[in-house]
Amino acid sequence: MKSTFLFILLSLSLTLSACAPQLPIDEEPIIEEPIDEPTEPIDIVLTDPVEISPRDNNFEPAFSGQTRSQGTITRTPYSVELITSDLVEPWGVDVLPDGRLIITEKRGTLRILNLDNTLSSPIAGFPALNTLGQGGLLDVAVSPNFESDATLFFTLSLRTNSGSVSAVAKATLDTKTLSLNDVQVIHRADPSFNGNGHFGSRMVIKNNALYVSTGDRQSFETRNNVQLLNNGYGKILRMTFDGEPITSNPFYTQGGYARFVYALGLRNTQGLALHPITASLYASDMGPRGGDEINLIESSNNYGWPIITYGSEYNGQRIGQGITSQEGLTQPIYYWDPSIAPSGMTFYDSNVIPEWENNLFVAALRGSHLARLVIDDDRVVAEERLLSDLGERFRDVSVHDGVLFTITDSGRLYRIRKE
Ligand SMILES: [Ca+2]
Repeated sequence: MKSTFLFILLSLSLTLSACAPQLPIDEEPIIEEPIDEPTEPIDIVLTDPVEISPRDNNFEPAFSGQTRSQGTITRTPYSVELITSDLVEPWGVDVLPDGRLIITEKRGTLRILNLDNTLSSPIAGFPALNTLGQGGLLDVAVSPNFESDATLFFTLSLRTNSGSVSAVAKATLDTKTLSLNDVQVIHRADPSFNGNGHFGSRMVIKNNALYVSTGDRQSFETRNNVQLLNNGYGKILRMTFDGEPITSNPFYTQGGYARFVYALGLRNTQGLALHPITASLYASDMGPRGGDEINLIESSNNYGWPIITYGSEYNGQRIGQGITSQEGLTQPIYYWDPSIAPSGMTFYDSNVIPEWENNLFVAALRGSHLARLVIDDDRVVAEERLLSDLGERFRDVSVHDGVLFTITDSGRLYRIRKE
């Protein structure tokens, strides 16, 4: 296919009709209503889809563009700099208000990257973790009130008498002595399980609530818990900074564990991000073979695992009835076949690189790249693969003042910014 140019309003418009994404992209209706804060239309290059490998499954997408969207290429010159390779299995990266980076290391320590790019010594102080397999100290989120409360929130896999459990903790950080104080576990996504896979677990903060993702614990024994509200597997949880359920949570009145559940039906969500304009919550989900997803998370929705999926078991067998849709179960807005193993993600909430404004960046482990997804009206309209030449497994990505930071399983931190 010949490359074409398309003018896309990067400001998300609610005026597009619901059927708009079904139309061929060059036939989208012209927006006639005035838009509150008009932005200059940004033109992006559209190319053939970036994925050219054979698919692992033969499923048909539910709508046009749900997989293998058109490709795109960043035209603004940008640099990729290796800042350090001294991290040890970094898992989550967030930014302190002063611009320093805060990075978790899976084995149970925290590092701070100073503004001069020097790395602090490892900061310890966490409770006993299960650091085997996919477990350990996982995500970090900086309190929106950090300057007054010095609080950091963490997800981690706690070691317990009967295995391990995904959990949420908080602590205060003394930014002068670089010590952690008042470490408290505020939530356990019960029950414990004797396994080392699929802990989730990413976290974002919106309106003073913690949104936390969990996984299905990677066992046939535990997989079906995802569809039940009485446990913490395969969910998006919503809680206060003290770990209390939010009273407006959709299943709150059912009591018990259901009080914490905001959405369900996920397999292993290692990426959460809030859209800069709409504040919509996006979640990646690491699917089985050929079924990785991006989901738009809404209260009470069921995202279908393990009833519907675009993937198959790793041995090639179908999952459940081998179906991709069912009444009452929410479709992913996008999926990848073959899998890229999507992990952390962030929206580019800046116009320093104008064509990236409000794009979603997804760190890919198996895919060994940073995916850039151009999103319009909650649909992926274009995909680009960045940093593919580095051969790294990308675990998380964060943005600050128009600069992207991404960490890799090999212990590297890269900075990506406009040249
Ligand atoms: Ca799903």
